Amino acid sequence: MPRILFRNATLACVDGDAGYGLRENAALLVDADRIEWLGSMASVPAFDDAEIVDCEGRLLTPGLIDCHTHLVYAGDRADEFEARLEGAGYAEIAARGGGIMSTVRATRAASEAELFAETLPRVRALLAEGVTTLEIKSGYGLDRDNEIKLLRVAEGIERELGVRVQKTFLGAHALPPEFSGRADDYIELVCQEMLPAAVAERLVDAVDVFIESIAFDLEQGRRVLDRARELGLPIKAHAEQLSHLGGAAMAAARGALSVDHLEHLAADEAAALAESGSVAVLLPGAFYVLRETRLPPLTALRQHAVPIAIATDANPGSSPLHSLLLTMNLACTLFALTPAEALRGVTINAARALGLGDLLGSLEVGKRADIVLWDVNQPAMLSYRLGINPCRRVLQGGRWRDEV
Ligand code: DI6
Ligand code: FE
Repeated sequence: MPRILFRNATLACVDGDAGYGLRENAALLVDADRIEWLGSMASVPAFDDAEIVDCEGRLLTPGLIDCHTHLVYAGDRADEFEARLEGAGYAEIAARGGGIMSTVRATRAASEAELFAETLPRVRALLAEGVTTLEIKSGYGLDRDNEIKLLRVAEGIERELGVRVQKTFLGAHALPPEFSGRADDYIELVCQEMLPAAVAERLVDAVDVFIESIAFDLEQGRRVLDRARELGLPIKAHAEQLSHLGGAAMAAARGALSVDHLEHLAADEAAALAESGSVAVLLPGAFYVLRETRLPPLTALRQHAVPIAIATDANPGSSPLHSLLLTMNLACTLFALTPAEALRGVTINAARALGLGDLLGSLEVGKRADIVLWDVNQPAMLSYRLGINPCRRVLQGGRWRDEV
């Protein structure tokens, strides 16, 4: 692979503890799949053999990372969107067998090839905006073979599209109808059969659980996460989205990589997240689509310096959102993140939420050369504008994406 030298660039390195890590009139050298050198234009060595890219002042950022998605599923839930706007509640629709369960029925009926074909345009929409790493959860299969089918599709996305995919097992996403009234038995199946089978197929990078009034209680969540830790896997939790059950503190106490949603997190729980190093993943798309009003405790998260990531939560029900740039704008507009926090939320802190903070997420020597060249000259533009995609070129692992 030839070396690539970006000249006359505005770098948003996101390499320090806060802010953009902005370097204007800068240059950056990529060698193979790594960042080899970066510095001011005044100090660039010759690098004779390198391909030269004159950025003309344009912005370079790390490749964007969508650290929380449910992209693999069949069908859609447009009918529920209509029903909600005619007055039905999200939890009420779930209670009558719609919601997640309606997607489970469609997903179980779909073949792996059909699921792959349905997932592809959703992933392509993310990639068009400079996403180089994304997380995909299972959770619409809810039995051993169907959960494995979803994770295989996620693996296929990585193989076919060259984007990095982190696969998260979310077998405890909802209670399947065949276990109605027997949630503890289902959790036993998740722990003893479904999760170990998916691990045996090498399809699990992390384990997640939905701790919520419409899903699993705190004790059931604990059992899943403890089993995951027994198997040596990193853990995460969907917690405090619609109500407060204490899932975030429980998961943080077990060393969770991230706890996600958090609108109902109590301000005094932020300290526990800071202590465990868990990333707070905020999901403004679900907040927006469900027309929620309770805000995550941002002041407390900032006070305790909890790393904050943001993600699409792309799913057919609560967040049919396939734009990480729009997610950045929603995080700023709805949750009052600063544009710098939003950029950190889809780069370095998203990498940390996936346990990849040492490898990805910032422009630093030694990190992987996942880099986006944008048709803007300052980073706030990424959060500020809606509906324009300024992504010009993407380098994925040191290769131009259009050549992958
Ligand atoms: N939280 C969410 O936002 C999604 N799952 C979850 O645990 C919603 C999934 C859906 O409605 O299909
Ligand atoms: Fe989710």
